[in-house]
Amino acid sequence: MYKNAIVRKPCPEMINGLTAALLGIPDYQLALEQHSNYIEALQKCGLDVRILDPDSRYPDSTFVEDVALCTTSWSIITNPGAPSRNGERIEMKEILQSVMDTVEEIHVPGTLDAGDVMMCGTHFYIGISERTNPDGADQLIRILMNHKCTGEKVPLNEMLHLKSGVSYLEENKLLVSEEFKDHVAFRGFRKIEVDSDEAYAVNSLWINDTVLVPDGFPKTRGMIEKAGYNILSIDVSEFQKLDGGLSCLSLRF
Ligand code: CIR
Repeated sequence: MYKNAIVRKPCPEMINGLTAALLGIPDYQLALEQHSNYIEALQKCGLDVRILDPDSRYPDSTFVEDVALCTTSWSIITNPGAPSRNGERIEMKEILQSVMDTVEEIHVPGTLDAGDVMMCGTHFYIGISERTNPDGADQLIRILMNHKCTGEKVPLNEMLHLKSGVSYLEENKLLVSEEFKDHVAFRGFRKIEVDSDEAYAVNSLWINDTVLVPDGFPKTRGMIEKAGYNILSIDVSEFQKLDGGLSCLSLRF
């Protein structure tokens, strides 16, 4: 179970954030409103939420998930693969050092976005993407071994990040996109397959037995509900315009 979350309010410069989505420019005021609703949802799941100030130096800095990988007892500062985001790691390192005894780090030439890392108990899947290179993944696997955990690499073809295409809902259940439904790495899981016309909803987020689902994806919501989870549905349209989903907006530990 998670107790804490860290989020960062979006900055006005988010309208210049990285995106391949072709969904238009985010409405900043609406994004602020949606972000507040997101925080409220985390609080409803029982989390104590630390809210960081907007950081105008980094348009994508509201997507805090990519900059650190957190467990309940240790964390790793990543080395984000997008040059415009790499500096986000500096302040996050100080913040995590103030709340955790152990904060490890990924170093050059390794790059890693934690959006590419899916934690399933003590085993971690690591997407090899445009942001995460094999060296970054190997560094992570070595760190994991020191914490009695394991990791394996999963090359990506279509997704920005691994967790855009697969999410762990605990209890050995995975929410999967078309790309991963028959993937050999995930053969031992029970799978909920998301239709391609609702692909964005694969990035739903398990928190303490509730699943946060993005608004507007009724088939996926229905399947998750049928699988026995409580649901909180949240509109994150303005973050979708920047290729960001529900998991990207927080660190949970
Ligand atoms: C980026 O391209 O880095 C941001 N516009 C979106 C990051 C989304 N993060 C995630 O999927 N973990």
